[in-house]
Amino acid sequence: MGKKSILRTDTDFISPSQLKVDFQRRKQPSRCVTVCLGLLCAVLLAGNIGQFIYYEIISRLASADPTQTSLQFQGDRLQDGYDASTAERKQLEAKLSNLTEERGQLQQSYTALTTERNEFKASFNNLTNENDQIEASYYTLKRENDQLQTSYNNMQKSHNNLTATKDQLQTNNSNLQREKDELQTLCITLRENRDQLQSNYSSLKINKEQLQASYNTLKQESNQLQTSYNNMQKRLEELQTNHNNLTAAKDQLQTNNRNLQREKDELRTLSITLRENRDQLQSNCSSLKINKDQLQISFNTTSTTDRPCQTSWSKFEMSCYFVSTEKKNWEHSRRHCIRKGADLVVIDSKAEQAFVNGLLTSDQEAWIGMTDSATEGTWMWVDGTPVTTTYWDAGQPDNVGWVQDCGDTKQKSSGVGVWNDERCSTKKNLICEQ
Ligand SMILES: [Ca+2]
Ligand SMILES: [Ca+2]
Ligand SMILES: [Ca+2]
Repeated sequence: MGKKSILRTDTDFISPSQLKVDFQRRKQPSRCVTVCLGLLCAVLLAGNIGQFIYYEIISRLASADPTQTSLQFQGDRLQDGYDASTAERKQLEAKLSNLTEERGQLQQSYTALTTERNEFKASFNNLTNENDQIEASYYTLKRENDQLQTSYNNMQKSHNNLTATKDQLQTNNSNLQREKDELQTLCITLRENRDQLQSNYSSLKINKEQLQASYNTLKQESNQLQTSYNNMQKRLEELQTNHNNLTAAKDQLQTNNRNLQREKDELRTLSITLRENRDQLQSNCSSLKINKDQLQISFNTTSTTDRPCQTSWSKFEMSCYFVSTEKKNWEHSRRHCIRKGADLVVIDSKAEQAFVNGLLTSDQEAWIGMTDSATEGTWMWVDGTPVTTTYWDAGQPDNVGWVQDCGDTKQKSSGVGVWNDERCSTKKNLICEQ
């Protein structure tokens, strides 16, 4: 409020136009003096004119006119007029003297007013500067006022937030009061538990002493374990060294593996080429086999119809058959037959199966010339022909253990015997056909 009282409104300041009007008003005394001097000059001029008329006209009339009495009368009247004019002139002179004195006073007043005007002018300049400073202060204060207003608004918002926070805190306080009551109840319970725990603590203290004794024992064992650990640590370092060596070897092996992979790819390409050659050769082989069969038929019909079999061999139709007394696996059995100029038997008809069955003793099993080792489930005879007519036992072939790839026949007293697939490494009797 004190600062506001210092401030003036815009109307309180003296504008330059108002100051100019004041100076105009102060020039009026000099104007009055000028007017009065003009009037005085006019009065003096009228006096001179009257005096001239008296001496020139009246005197001339008195010397020329015989009617002396009337002229005397007119001269008296002029004398009276002159006296009146003289008295009036004296009054005017007195007024002139007064006016001259008044002008001197006015001149002094004018000088004093001029000095005062200069002082006012200097004061005006000071006031103008002061006004500028106050105006600058006013704008500064106005800006501060705006900032304070903004701060006040922010404070108002903060106040509202604090009020909301206060309400929240009051709610929290109520909750805390409730929790305090619950905690007091809990404290009572805990005190009871504390007493109980105190008694437990005494018991535990006794136990602790016992455990201390155990601890000492365990500490000794721990020292022993520490020694063992150190030994293990040394062993671990040795293993780490070995691991590093193995890692280097692994890297070398990986390099070798990549080289082998590349070589494998090359071999695969080569294998494809070889398979194509093989297919071509198989085609050629089939043609040759057909020729062989035709020649075989010609041979059988022309010269070997009654070809005798070797000792220990049995004759059936065009072939001779041999049953071994010793047992071999399937591969060795086949080699055994080949060494004798024969091969494992190929059964082409039910009559041949029945004949073979008759060569065996009761329930005897013997290898025959069929296998599915090339393709699981596709059975082939040793002469390269597929197995078409079959005499499998019930449930066969079952390929137990995924390793039963060779065929045998089992003697049956009724029927023609039955086949079974068996592990090729199993040793059995064998039947050759020549
Ligand atoms: Ca045969
Ligand atoms: Ca098989
Ligand atoms: Ca089987």
